[in-house]
Amino acid sequence: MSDSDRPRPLPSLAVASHKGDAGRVTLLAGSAGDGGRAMPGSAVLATRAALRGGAGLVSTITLDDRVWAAIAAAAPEALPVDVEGGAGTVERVAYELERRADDRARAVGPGLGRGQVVRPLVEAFLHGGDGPLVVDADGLNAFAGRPQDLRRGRGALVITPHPGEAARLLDARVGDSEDARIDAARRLADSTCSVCVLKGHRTVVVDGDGVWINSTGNPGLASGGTGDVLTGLLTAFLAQVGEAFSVGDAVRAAVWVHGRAADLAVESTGVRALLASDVVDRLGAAERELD
Ligand code: NPW
Ligand code: AMP
Ligand code: MG
Repeated sequence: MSDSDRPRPLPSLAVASHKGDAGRVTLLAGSAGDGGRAMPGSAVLATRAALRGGAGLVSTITLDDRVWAAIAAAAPEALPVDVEGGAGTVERVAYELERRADDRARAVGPGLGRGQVVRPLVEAFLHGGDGPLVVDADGLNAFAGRPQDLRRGRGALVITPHPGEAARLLDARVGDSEDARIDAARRLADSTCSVCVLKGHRTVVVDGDGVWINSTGNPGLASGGTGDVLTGLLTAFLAQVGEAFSVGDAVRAAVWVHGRAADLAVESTGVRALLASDVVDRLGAAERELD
């Protein structure tokens, strides 16, 4: 990696800072998977990564008390909030967002599944606040073929598709070459007015500053849950955006730290055995390298 590729470090914490300074974030993730794939782990991984990213308080909204219980067990530092699925879910989520007007950043999408309710849930996040918002995974799938509907009136938007999700959004296959990946990320950033993170080997980030290609990470990351880790980490970094640290800076830092944490983890696990949880456990060490 050349030094010019290295993202800007995060702002350091003042010695007298309190948890409000580092920022409160809210995530909506996970599902118990009745009649489908159970994905409580995506909420746990995103929550743990947001905590390791330095968010002062992490609230994770869940749609099922089994997901709530999984978070409570695996991340005692977090504040899970169960709104229960079923009739009135969207209104209850909108109410929880309203109660958290001081959120510094939010994320929606990991592990939500493909139900009809996902799109209105994402819309509640798009239009229910003006801090930076990450839309990932099933939050993106709910806008298949209609990426322009993800635009927000106010507040920065960051989308984090893998090539399969990007292809669904664009309704067109994304080629494997770097040029094809850059082109797809540009088209998505333009149509959604967002910072687009097209994930995979050499993740591509497109924002107003141009194109940035990540140099960290390894094929051990090609395993379940690693994208959910990135979403949580990124949300925590977005909560730290300020005068000298832009949304684009937060995105590049999160992508770099996530890959670097995986590189540190494989030194002991090896590439084949790498788990998303191992990446969470190395986030702090990787963050220190960026500081
Ligand atoms: P193929 O098979 O190569 O043709 P999905 P998911 C493609 C949650 N999770 N390069 C691939 O295409 C997530 O958050 C929960 C090229 C395949 O068709 C989501 O909400 C976990 N193509 C949900 O599960 C752990 C690529 O996309 C398709 C590609 C579904 O997410 C797992 C696969 O993607 C997961 O994170 C690449 N780099 N990557 C948990 N423990 O709770 C993917 N594709 O169908 O969007 O499924 O990514 O597993
Ligand atoms: P997801 O597909 O949403 O679970 O996200 C997978 C994460 O792992 C993303 O951050 C990808 O950039 C990263 N990733 C997947 N495969 C590789 C690879 N071969 N090399 C480096 N990073 C990868
Ligand atoms: Mg994913």
